[in-house]
Amino acid sequence: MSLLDRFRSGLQRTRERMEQTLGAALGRRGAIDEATRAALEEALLAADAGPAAAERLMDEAERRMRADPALDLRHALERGVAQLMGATRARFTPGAERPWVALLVGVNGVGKTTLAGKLAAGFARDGRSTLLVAADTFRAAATEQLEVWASRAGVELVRARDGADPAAVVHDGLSAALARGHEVVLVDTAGRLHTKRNLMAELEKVGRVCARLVPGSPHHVLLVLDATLGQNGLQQAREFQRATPITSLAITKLDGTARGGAVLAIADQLKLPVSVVGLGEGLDDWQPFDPEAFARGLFE
Ligand SMILES: Nc1nc2c(ncn2[C@@H]2O[C@H](COP(=O)(O)OP(=O)(O)OP(=O)(O)O)[C@@H](O)[C@H]2O)c(=O)[nH]1
Ligand SMILES: [Mg+2]
Repeated sequence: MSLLDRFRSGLQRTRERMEQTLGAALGRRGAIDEATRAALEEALLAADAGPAAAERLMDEAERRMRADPALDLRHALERGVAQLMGATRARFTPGAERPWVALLVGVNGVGKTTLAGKLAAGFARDGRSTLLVAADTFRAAATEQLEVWASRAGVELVRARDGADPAAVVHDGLSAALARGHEVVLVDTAGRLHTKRNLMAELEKVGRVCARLVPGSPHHVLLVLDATLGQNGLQQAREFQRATPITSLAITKLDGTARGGAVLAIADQLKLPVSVVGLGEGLDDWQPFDPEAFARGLFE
């Protein structure tokens, strides 16, 4: 499947819902009348783009259509979305550091472990020696789950000794990576509610352990957000940023939702780049984020 097809199929439910509301209006050119603007607002809000991003996109589409009479609403929106989503860009790609250390953080059940497995598989396929660190010591089955992903991905895993806390596992993981010369270390952390102080403090501690063992690390902190939760991701991101600086966002489960527009609200409000999207439960069901393909997938 091409990049565009993957975004298009992931965004199918969101797109279909918007098309239902907008219908033929998407083909309209020239000035936007009141009725079209109302339908457009309804469609964007139904896709969970939120009032601010919806307003911004509508204004931007109008501006583009006034400037270019040949431009229809569909393509005006598409360009507006690509511009909004491309304003800040990030790639989840190792730098020159050895090892390059990345943390995956987020609330419960958003898809951190799954994504850690997918990303590890991608790096391994690129020939990078990759280590997964199972720093979720809360949930009984968490390590076994990551172990399954490690074997699928064909990478090594460091797990907790009995009774160890997450910081201790990260310590062991980074020591192992330094000793064995791994290029990439992906740390899967436990899901935590952004409202729980002690858990957020624990995340800070994990960050400090990283910096002590590998100066300058973590090199990337990936906040994983679940697209099906829509704009709830906004508050989560704000709280996580208080505990640890977020480098970029991963948006998972875009395939299962009609609320894919929430990505627009999140990008608009947080000014944080999206680096990765999850598009299913399989090993290959993810993509580096691409603003243009995302925009086309939303409207074409
Ligand atoms: N459809 C779909 N399902 C996904 C995606 N990513 C993860 N899932 C599913 O979401 C569920 C939770 O995924 P996990 O990876 O365990 O989530 P987690 O954030 O590690 O959960 P905790 O460790 O409990 O906080 C699983 O059933 C995954 O298969 C995705 O991109 N699309
Ligand atoms: Mg997990």
